[in-house]
Amino acid sequence: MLVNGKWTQDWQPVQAIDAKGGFVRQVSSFRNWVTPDGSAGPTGEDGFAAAKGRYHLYVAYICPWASRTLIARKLKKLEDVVSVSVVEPVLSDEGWRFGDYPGSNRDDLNGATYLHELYSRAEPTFTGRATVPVLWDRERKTIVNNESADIVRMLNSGFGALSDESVDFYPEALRGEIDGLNERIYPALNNGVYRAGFATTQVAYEEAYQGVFAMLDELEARLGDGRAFLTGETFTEADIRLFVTLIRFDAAYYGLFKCNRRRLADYPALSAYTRRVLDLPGVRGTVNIDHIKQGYYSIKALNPNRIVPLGPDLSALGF
Ligand SMILES: N[C@@H](CCC(=O)N[C@@H](CS)C(=O)NCC(=O)O)C(=O)O
Repeated sequence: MLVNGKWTQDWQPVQAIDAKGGFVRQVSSFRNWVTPDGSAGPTGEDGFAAAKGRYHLYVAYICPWASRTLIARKLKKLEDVVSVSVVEPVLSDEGWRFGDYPGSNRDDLNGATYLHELYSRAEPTFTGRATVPVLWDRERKTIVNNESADIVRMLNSGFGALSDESVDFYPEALRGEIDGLNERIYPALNNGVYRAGFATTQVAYEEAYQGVFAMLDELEARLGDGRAFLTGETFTEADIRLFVTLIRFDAAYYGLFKCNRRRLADYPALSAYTRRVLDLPGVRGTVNIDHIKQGYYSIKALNPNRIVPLGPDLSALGF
């Protein structure tokens, strides 16, 4: 991680633990918003007006939070407006690295080798982990925001007519329901799998594991009534956030994170739902199973010899 803008070598995938040995995720620290007219968003300062070619996303295909932003960019047809670089899947001793691994890019924009260089460029005394996603501003040469939940919302409505305004992941009428789903699905499932995987005590692992499967069972029942998406027929931000976890489930969380009561493939409604989202135009291109497997199974603390399993068979999802 960075301490006062300098890289320190004590990188640990387990970010912090609570009193019971449970995994705690770092709070994001750059919270400005791109808006159509450059006025300030819900947090941070003003001065980040939407413009074609001004902003750049740094992502990792392995990362579910970064993948949220890739899906939003794709479905809002912002590919020509917001450019992207993908880091290598395997975390180096200095965190995320740019390079030539298939599917990854060099950092042509800033010429960085490691993502942490962008954090210290944006804030020379930054202390914390250099996480993806990062939304970078070419004009002010700084990080606009590094919180995926915010970035998804600004891709949805911050780019106005530069984006496809017929697509809305956060429609007014569904906001209450979407917020309610997000608030429950994130701790139990999206972050729950990490809490299971990175638990350092049996009790913390079991608590997380129970929460993961209670939520999957509940969502299986919800989708089992024939609805296409979580809130009904409209694809929303809640679906983006659920999908990125489901698509990683059998490939990584079932094995590496010991979330092994059932596979996604054992849930008929959730499996059909995952295929439905994958089939939305462009979504499949945001999923790179090789990066996901290489990335998760390279986490030394959980898999010291870094052997990547050959399975499972994901052909039912078309991979
Ligand atoms: N709150 C952040 C979390 C992002 C996050 O935890 N990203 C992970 C990858 S999945 C990361 O970059 N970790 C690098 C590290 O911890 O050093 C978001 O949702 O955008």
